[in-house]
Amino acid sequence: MTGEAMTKPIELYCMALQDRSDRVRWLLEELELPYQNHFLKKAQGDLDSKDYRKMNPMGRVPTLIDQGTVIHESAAICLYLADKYRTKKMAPSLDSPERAAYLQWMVFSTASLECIVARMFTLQGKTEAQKNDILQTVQEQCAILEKPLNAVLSQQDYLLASGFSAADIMMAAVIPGASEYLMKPGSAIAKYMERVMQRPTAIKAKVFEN
Ligand SMILES: N[C@@H](CCC(=O)N[C@@H](CS)C(=O)NCC(=O)O)C(=O)O
Repeated sequence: MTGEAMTKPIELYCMALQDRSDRVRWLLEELELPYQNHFLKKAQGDLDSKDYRKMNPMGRVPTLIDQGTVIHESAAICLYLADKYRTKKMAPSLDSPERAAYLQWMVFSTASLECIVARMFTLQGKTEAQKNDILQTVQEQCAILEKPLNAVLSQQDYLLASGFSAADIMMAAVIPGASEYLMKPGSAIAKYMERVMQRPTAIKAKVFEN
């Protein structure tokens, strides 16, 4: 890391410690990078401000600024940080045989899993019938999505055989949203979550606090 990167902290825009900035903050802790949280207040229009919309035209969080580089989408931010900062090995190198599995789990965590898990947060204001429909879909999809995860995690402690990586951060940040369907007692996923939730960096970043 250059001297400049050491002195200028990374800036992380979020609404709370437990929104989708959680996985970015956890990775920053793992990488031991200096960073500064910027808490935006939706009710006060912070997400709609002209300046913020320049960085994130959707008015969503997280957004990260690193030495003038602005990036949004939590999975993209994690991919970016883990490749750029090698203070600790959080991503396999480009020519590693594990690179394909790493990319597969990073994308799976958000494109396949989170888009289903996120439906759990859309129940408010729905009729009982609508809620049941949503829950049924989530349950059915989780039954499919848990298969590859349980398969890999019954063979090894982490998604990559070589050890903990940014892919575990993404995955572990998403799974609890549908814990009743994905963390069945005694399952490989439940045991995995017990392991990763105890990491000092996750505790420091308050990822699993409600
Ligand atoms: N796929 C995006 C999703 C970003 C997103 O939807 N973030 C939520 C918070 S977790 C948000 O900003 N919502 C805007 C709002 O509540 O108005 C990511 O992973 O960064």
